[in-house]
Amino acid sequence: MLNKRALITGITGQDGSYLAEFLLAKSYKVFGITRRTSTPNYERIRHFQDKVELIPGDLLDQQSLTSAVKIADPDEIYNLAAQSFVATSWSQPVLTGEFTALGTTRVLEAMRQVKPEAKFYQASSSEMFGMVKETPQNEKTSFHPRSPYGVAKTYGHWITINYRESYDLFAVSGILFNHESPRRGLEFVTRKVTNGVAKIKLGQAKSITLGNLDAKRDWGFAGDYVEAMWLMLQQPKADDYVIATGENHSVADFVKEAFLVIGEKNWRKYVKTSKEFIRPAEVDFLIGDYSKAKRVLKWAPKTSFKSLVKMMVEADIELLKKNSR
Ligand code: NAP
Ligand code: F7E
Repeated sequence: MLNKRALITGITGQDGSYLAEFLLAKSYKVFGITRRTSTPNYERIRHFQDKVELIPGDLLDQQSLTSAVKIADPDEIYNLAAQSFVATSWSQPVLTGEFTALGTTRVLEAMRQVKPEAKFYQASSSEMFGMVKETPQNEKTSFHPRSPYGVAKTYGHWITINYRESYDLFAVSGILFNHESPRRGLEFVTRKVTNGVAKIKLGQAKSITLGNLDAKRDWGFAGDYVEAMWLMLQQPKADDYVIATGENHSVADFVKEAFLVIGEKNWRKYVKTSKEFIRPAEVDFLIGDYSKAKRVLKWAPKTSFKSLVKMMVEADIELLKKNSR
């Protein structure tokens, strides 16, 4: 049997790198779209770069996406690329809309025109729930996004459903709650904290400055979540699923747990707060109900909150030690 072919937008990102590894282990031929940057940004994929084929392209450029689908001739398309940092979406709202909202339509159009029989995965987000209408949030919970990012993702979600209904495409949305890893960008709160704790442990920093410590998130491990993306595309019928852990913790809980990894009980001694990191509108409380994914996909998270925090702090300590050698 011929190997399956997958095309990933956002392969250089956190999820793209885990998904590519997951698909390579399943003997897929993996193609990834990378955008032009002044210096290549391949840290997360360097260890398997020779096993994947990179195609230049950008979410802003329809022709490049159409051409990428022609080159890859994929059975599965995973649209993971986006302007994914919520805070930046207020300072660059139009760009966020272009990438995160219209970019999705461009990828869908490329698939519709070149390979309509392929299966499409859209990286939807719990940020669409925003000011939550019920707890926990499930596939039927209505949306109230609270940032230009959340609004753009809501568009991406609905255009995916619209293409499924209009053109009978196999197009699904995974509504993923926050998922983290040692490959998380340094600007996101979890990695900012674990990097800061590692620096404090190694005597390279004295404190960490954060924003709202009370916000609660349902944090899982990115390595577990990419399996759910794949499972969604293996189903007989295209449908949307919430992927979460069903547990939530505050930012303060995360900080506390991270300091415990280095044996420090008094985390407050090291944490400052600044208005700089407070958002114009906040998402206070998210917790996902993943029972549909459990029932249909037979998926469940494997990594606990405690082990996720430990994994991230330890990886950051190792990384800093390696960089200073
Ligand atoms: P990430 O680490 O920020 O990765 C984003 C990827 O998108 C990078 O590969 C980036 O390329 C690429 N990209 C950005 N703009 C692009 C453009 N104009 N053209 C082509 N590629 C572009 O994000 P992530 O955490 O892996 O998340 C993956 C997806 O899931 C995103 O759509 C995100 O919004 C969504 N999501 C994430 C979470 C989460 O908790 N992680 C939860 C729900 C949904 P460069 O490397 O060149 O910047
Ligand atoms: O913020 C609070 C902040 O930036 C989490 C993206 O992957 O998940 C992510 O979006 C919480 C917020 O992630 C700081 O106010 C406090 O309440 O790590 P974050 P996010 O906004 O939840 C969703 C599901 C996505 O789809 C997104 O792509 O932490 N917070 N102090 C802080 N946040 C940051 N970044 N920095 C702080 O200093």
